[in-house]
Amino acid sequence: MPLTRRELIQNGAVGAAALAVGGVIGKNLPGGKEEEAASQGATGLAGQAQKVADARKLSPDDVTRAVKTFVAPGNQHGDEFFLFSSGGHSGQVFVIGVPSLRLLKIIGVFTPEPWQGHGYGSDSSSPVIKAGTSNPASGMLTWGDTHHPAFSETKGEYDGRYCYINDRANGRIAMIDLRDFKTKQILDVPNLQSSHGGVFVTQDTEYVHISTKTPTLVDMSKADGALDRFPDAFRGYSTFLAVDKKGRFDMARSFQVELPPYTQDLSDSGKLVSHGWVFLNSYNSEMAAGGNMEGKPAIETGASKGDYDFMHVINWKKAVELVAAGKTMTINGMRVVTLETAAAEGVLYLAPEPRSPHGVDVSPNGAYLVVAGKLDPHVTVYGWDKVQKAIAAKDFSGKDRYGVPILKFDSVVSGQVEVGGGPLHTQFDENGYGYTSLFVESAVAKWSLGEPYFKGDKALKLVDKVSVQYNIGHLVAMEGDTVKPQGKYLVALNKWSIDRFPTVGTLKPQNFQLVDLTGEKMNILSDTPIGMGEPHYVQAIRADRIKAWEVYPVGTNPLTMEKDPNAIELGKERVERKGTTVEVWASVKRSNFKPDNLVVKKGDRVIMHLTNTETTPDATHGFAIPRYNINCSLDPGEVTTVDFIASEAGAFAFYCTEFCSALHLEMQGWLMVTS
Ligand code: RUQ
Ligand code: CUA
Repeated sequence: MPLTRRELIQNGAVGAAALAVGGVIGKNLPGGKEEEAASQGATGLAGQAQKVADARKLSPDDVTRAVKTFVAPGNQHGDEFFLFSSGGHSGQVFVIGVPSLRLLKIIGVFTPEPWQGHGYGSDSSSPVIKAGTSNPASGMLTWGDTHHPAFSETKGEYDGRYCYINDRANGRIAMIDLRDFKTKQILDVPNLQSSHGGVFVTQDTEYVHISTKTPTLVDMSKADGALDRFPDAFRGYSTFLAVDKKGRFDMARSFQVELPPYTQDLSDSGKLVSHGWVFLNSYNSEMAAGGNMEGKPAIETGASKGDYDFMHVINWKKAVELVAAGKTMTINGMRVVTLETAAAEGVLYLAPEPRSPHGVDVSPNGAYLVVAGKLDPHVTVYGWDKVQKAIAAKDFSGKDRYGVPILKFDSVVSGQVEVGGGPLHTQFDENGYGYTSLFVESAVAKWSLGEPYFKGDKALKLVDKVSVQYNIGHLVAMEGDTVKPQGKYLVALNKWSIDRFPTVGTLKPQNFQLVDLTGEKMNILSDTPIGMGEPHYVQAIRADRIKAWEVYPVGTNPLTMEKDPNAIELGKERVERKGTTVEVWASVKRSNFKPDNLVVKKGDRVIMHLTNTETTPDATHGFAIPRYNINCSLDPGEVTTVDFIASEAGAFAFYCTEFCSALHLEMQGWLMVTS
């Protein structure tokens, strides 16, 4: 017998949950069959599930939470969104499903990741890492501090092709191809020693933007006393990297805009009405450089003296024209629109913003620029129409010491909303609400934008707040920085998790909290410990936008995503010796390497081209040589080349590192290095 609504509620936790779920299902049924669906959900389940709920001490709300986030075994498409999360100083990117918050993958980016063969001798990965590590002082950089992932866009929507992410520590940027979720390129961006601003992509992926964090000493050979000459010796750089048809950076079409050394912070791309412009915050327009042992203020004090810092308003379309006209200077191989030119030609303007701001985020319609200042409890909302008018009317309060025009605060600001302590970043939903993270208060504030979303006293109003645990940095709403946000969920990226998880030693995980946006009030659905880095920012993309490959067409080199010239078919295995170089074309399949005996002389250079000839999804093999620091992942169809000097004599049992078949343990061979 189907139960009535009243009976369901009387049934307690599970009944309530069934009602909630039934409500969701029922809404999609013709004729509002909410109650019927609910009671069907509950019938027969209630007793058994109620016992479990009681035993696990789950409240009706908890059961509802569980039901809202649970993905049943075998349901491949239970997660509607993917998070691409920065891995912080792990240097990697994490792929996580929403709403389950299950970890789906760690993508090796700036840090070697052995299970993917990333950085351990395979041709398709370690040169990627090496190419981005040209620092002569430290040799190869083996880590990065990933901060801000950004997806490629078409007309302001994510198109599911590429993901870009910066290395905050070393001023580098990486490109991940979403066909195989692998890093294809790492670029050591000229003139950037550390990077923060961005990463964002312009609305049709014309450019990927990345800018300096700490300003760069322009002449690195003149470090002596440079901090005393800070305003003259240092500069910031806003970088526009053009991408080619394969999503890779094309330096020939890329350029930079030189900036004052104000410590540029987060930034965002204009969209729709503000397309063609970008916006960067800064937080140290005082240009404090520290010296607290010498009696000068520490950077934190010196940088917070002024009442205002500056949002940088950059006309990149204008900059492109100047680049085409040759009005640039080449610095370290990069064409740079100098600060002088940028100020004189209308490429760069400054808008005052409350001191020490952090995030700037552009609303989905492109009409509002939302700035949040760590030391100010407001979000400040700039109207793009006001900014444009002020620029056209040359309504400036003056110029900074570099000649950059400064807009008047009152001419460009639409309004402010008092949201709470320590606002940092803002994301948006499809209904005209902004969601701002409050670091100091450990909360998320929901507030309304102005017209055309909300009018009169409904506009620019705080409407809801939810506590998060604890110290939230970034937050992400589903596709919440595109022209078409998807609503539904928000993820809070909390830096501290003190009392949320079992103690696993003194270094604690971060806490990702899933927040339900569908109700009147925001509601925390789940906590997920992230125990492998300090994620900074996350981008959330609808899962169905990504068309990832199941297997490579046999013979593919992931580095090029094309047929590798050294791919072989079964039966075409061979070994060639030229002088002291031994070149091998080997096949890899369940459950052997061919050849499985390889005899070389100590000191020989060994080049092995390995083709995984499998076409079955998941039929991955590994290739590891003990003592030689070599481990490759050979996904089905993949070709990888390892290239090493046989420097140690002896017998080395190379083997497959993936448990690929019943005879996986037998999938081994011998590298014999004779002396
Ligand atoms: S930042 S917690 Cu490096 Cu993205 Cu604001
Ligand atoms: Cu191939 Cu194990």
